[in-house]
Amino acid sequence: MTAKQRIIQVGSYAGSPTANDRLARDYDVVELWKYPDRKAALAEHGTGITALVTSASFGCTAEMIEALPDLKAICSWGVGYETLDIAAAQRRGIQVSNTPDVLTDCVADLAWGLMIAAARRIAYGDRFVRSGAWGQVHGSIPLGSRVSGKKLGIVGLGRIGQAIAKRGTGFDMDVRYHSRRPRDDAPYRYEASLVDLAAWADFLVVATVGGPATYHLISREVLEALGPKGTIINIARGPVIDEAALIQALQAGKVGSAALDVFEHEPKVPDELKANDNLVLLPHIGSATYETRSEMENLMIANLESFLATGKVITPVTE
Ligand code: 8YV
Repeated sequence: MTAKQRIIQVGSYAGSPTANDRLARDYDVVELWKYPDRKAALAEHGTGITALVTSASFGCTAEMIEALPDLKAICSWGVGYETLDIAAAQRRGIQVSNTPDVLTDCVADLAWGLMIAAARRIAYGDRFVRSGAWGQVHGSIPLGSRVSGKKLGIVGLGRIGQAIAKRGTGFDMDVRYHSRRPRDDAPYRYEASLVDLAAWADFLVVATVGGPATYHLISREVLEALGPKGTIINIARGPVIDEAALIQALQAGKVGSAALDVFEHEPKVPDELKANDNLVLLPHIGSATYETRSEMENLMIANLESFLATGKVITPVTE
């Protein structure tokens, strides 16, 4: 029997069906999250380790990379990688993989769930029924807005943005998008100005990457352009929206509503957002279905296995 290969796992995959068990079964895992002093743990166990598994929430800093002199592959669970220091990995020739494609449909579905829930007051109505208010209060809940046939603006037309756009055509919506540059293969109108896209849209869906390039891209100006009848939906990363500006715009009635799966300082959600009954707030569950999380786990482990067997990951992050 050959000895199990040693790897480092940065965090516990609580949101994945069997990732922790599979890794523990097949590898000699240094479970970094169990050590109170990570630096000491890396110094003690790091030498000789060639592969590390992580996710966007666990990250992989330059400091961690430096502490692992033999590291050659970082295999991440999830598509986002803004907390992995790609530049530091590239300087050392370390391969980095993520899990694209397998979560596209579920994240796009959730964007739609949020959009319809906000427009048709689904979460509000649910609270109204559960609280016993129905029947006691005269009438019902305030009227919502129609979704079908409206104007859908998408910020970022990558894989997930395109899947959201495709669903929009099924709802007879007019779809436009903004991204760093126009796509030749997209049958939707490109808006070079994000403010113009927001001013045009009824629903503005954020589907960009996270990280410094998109930090606070959805600014006060963009929110005010969206206006009192507009709804902002975010299934991307919290810091893409200037959350303080969003709170102010909502309080001043300068933007209509928001439906958010992600927040600037997760898992902290500002009380001002929680207090607003027009909003729909979810705990970062875009990819959280049994099917998708299983596929993310399979792809993360396939990348790890491929690297250890052939020296190459399957789905490298392309920067
Ligand atoms: C995960 C995600 O829930 O893939 C991503 O980038 O946001 C989600 O699928 C998230 O990575 C949890 O860390």
